[in-house]
Amino acid sequence: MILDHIGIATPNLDVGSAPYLALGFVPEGADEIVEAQGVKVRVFRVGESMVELLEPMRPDSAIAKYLEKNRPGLHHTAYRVESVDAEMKRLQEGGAQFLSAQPGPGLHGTRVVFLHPKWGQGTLIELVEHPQGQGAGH
Ligand code: CMX
Repeated sequence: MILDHIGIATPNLDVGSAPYLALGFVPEGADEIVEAQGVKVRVFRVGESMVELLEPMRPDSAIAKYLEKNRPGLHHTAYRVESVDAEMKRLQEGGAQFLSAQPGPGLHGTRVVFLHPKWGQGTLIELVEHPQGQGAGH
């Protein structure tokens, strides 16, 4: 399992991009909308992993709600797994608390699921499965 990405909540992708551009990273591809999560996403690749900036598209999205209560910044960490279903089953058997009963669609055809931040000891954790045979960013 490797770190797939860190998710950063920002009210504005251009404003949120400033530190990463200054560090020398270049956005990968065009910004994308993930309808299921109500967010617009800009990706900066950092080796095998990514920084994903998340701008809310709707007031009822998780990121909009987060920004009502918190400053912009680190929102979640995401780990890449071979099979999100198998990993979910394994963790549920150990009592893990998932935020949905089934994985949902993520960026670039991925399947994703989130674990409750209380289970994550204060960190919202996401599991990500990329489409068969594809690495991150496809
Ligand atoms: N990191 C750590 N803790 C968090 C958190 C976060 N990102 N978001 C909320 N929390 C904590 C709160 O501090 C609060 O803790 P206390 O009970 O100790 O006060 C608790 O979780 C409940 O938080 P809340 O403000 O009442 O928020 P909600 O219950 O409405 O929702 C959460 C919280 C995590 C269940 C919800 O945001 C969720 O379902 N998230 C999963 C989907 C998601 O985050 N999507 C955005 C990513 C999009 C993408 O990657 O494409």
